[in-house]
Amino acid sequence: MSEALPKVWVINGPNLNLLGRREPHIYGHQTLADIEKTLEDQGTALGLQVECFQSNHEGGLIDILHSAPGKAVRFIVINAGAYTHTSIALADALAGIALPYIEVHLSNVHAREPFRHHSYLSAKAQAVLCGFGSAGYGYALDFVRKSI
Ligand code: CA2
Repeated sequence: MSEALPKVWVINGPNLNLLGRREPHIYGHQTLADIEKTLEDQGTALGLQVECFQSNHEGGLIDILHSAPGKAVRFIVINAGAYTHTSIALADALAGIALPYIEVHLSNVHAREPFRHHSYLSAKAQAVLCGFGSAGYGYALDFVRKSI
C-alpha cells in the first residue's frame, strides 16, 4: 500500500472569494479558484496533498480548523482576511488544535491602515508572509515541504 502524502490545508477567510473581481490593484487579478488550482498543482509537484477551504464566517473558519486534527492534517496555511485583526476566537482555535501554521497576506498589511498592522494570529505562527501577492501561499508551501 502506498503511503499517504502529508496533508496541508490552505484556508482563506472573509471576502477572499472576491479575488480577481474587485480591487486588483491591491489583491491582484487572479481569482481564488485560480490560486487554489495553482497551489494544488504545486502540492502535487512537492509531494503534498493540498486541500483548500474558504469561509466568510468566523464560526465556519473555526469549525474547519477544529476538524483538521481528525483529518490527519499536518500543516495549515491561513489567510484569515480581516479576522486576522479582530478574532481572538480564531487565534484560540489555532492554538487549540496545536497544528503548525503559516499566516499569509496578499498585501503588505504594514504599509496599509494602522488597524491592519496588528494580527492576533502572528504570535503563534510558524512564519508570517505578507506583500508577495498570491506567490506568498506558494512560498509557504515550499517552506512546509522543507519542514515536514
Ligand atoms: O492582504 C491580505 O491578504 C488581507 O488578509 C486581505 C483582507 C484584509 O482585510 C487584510 O487586512 C489583509 C481583505 C480581503 C478582501 O479581499 C478582497 C478581494 C477582492 C475584492 C475585495 C476584497
